[in-house]
Amino acid sequence: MNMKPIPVKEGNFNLKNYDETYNNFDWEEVKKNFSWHETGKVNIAYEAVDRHAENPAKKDKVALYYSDPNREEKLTFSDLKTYSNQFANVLKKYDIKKGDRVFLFMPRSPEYYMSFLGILKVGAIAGPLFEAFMEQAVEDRLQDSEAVMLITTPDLLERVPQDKLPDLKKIVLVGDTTGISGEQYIDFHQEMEQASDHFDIEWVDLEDGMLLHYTSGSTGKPKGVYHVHNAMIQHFQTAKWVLDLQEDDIYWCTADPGWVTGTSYGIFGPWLNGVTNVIRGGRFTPEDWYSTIEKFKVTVWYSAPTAFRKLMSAGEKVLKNYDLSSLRHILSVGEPLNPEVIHWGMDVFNKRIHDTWWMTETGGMLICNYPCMDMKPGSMGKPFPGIEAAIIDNDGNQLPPNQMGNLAIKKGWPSMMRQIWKRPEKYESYFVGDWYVSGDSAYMDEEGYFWFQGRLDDVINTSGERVGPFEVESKLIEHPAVAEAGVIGKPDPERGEIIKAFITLNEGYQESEELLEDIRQFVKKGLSAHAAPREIEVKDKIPKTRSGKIMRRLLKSWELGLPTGDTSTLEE
Ligand code: 6R9
Repeated sequence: MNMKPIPVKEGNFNLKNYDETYNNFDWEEVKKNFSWHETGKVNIAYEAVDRHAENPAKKDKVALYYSDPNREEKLTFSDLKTYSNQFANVLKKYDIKKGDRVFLFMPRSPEYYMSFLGILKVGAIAGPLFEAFMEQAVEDRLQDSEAVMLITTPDLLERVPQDKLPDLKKIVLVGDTTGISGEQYIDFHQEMEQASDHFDIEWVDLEDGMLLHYTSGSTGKPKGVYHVHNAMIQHFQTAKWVLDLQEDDIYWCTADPGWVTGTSYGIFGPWLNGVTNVIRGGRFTPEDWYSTIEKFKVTVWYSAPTAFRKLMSAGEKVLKNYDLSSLRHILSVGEPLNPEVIHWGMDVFNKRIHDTWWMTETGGMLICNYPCMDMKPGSMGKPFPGIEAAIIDNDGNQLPPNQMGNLAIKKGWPSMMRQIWKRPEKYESYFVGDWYVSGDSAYMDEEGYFWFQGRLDDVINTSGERVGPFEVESKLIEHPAVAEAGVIGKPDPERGEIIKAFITLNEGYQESEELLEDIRQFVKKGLSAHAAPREIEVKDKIPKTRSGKIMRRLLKSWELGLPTGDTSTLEE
């Protein structure tokens, strides 16, 4: 079902000829962009910030424009170096060492980025959490990672179950600490004032850890995806060729650092390339978003289908109040990018929206649409140079074009995860022979374009956020009224999928509007707003296999009115 290609339109791009570049590419050449190529001493924070701060032509360039409804800040590369050095000294003072896990649980702010870089400078491993997480979600991640320090705000402190976190020794508070006492607390601003702005970076190995991103699967608790400094090779090159970053760009990635997009391409991609980065905090409204582009004259914009669809539904009336002519290049990630959205982008911006495909586990972009390449709306594009992608069957055999199967990548790309934290068997389960198996189903057409078809497991993608049904089910059955629960993603025109829960009630409970709302709020307070089911349906029974596994596939078929397929494993 190939659509007519939308032709190459832009004239200004880094990667000039896809086929030629793909055929001649060598990651070894990319390494030559970094000083460690010769010294062997490496730290991703140095390459992202200090290197530019030490360059007279770059040190006063704006690295970060921060803006939210109450605050505006501008930091140069030199400022960022100074502040992250100061924070690194604070960490050192409190005995944070190489390899320690230090988590961040707070909204975006300039302090967020100073802290993040400071963590990397001491050689520790940063663990970013969404500010929307509630107590259970925070507990699971801090417990599993054995985090020794947390950076948060006084407002969020009540969601940190300190009594259940024996490893957590110190909590850095960003904000007004009046009334908070206890020797575990550290006042960010107070400490920063006293800290030296000179810091000797902890030089590490390319294979040393730098980032732990928790993400959801279809079973079990969220897993810690472990990334190493070596990932910078991929962050740098994909940002150059896919984001097409150039010296004078003003780049805006809308993602929160709690999501891998907000670290790989909200921090590393632009800064490794020495490009000005716009960070916008606060809630999403179409007005705020368009005004961000107008105010900062954003040239390159990386966002997600769910956001584009929201902007689309806000309509022309909002759009026509803003001057968006600065935009040169627009990209998308996180969910299938509907052809309809691409056509909307052509209409309103006169620009193509370039889809990119990758995962938390892959650390960086793998299959993309490049400015130099003809685009087929609905396709994720072609593999990045240096990446071998294929469609394989369950035994690892490559399938011919147009046949649907598992989307797989030949292992060994620079930003590939190196571990699932403390779960080696889980890590191994991703691989079949030399292939990393993504869990997405797709096919490749005769021209080498990849087309996304769906997830092979039950993972839900709601507004671009990965939610594991198991986590939501576990929370649901903690509610006194809920006996059993099965959770699925239900297709939704704006959010991609919404979370729908099927539940059975315990004896003595009657279905009512209030009860269902109470259950919804219970999940929201326990996990996060995005994990709370938008729809809850009460059933007499939840379908299960003979081995007791919830048959989410069957729930989904019922919901969508589809044939139920093989139900041989269904219990009586
Ligand atoms: C970066 C990121 C990964 C899953 C992935 C797939 C879906 C991501 C997509 C896409 C269709 C795209 N996904 N990009 N589906 N088209 N361009 O999103 O990481 O949160 O780990 O999600 O998201 O299902 O397997 P993560």
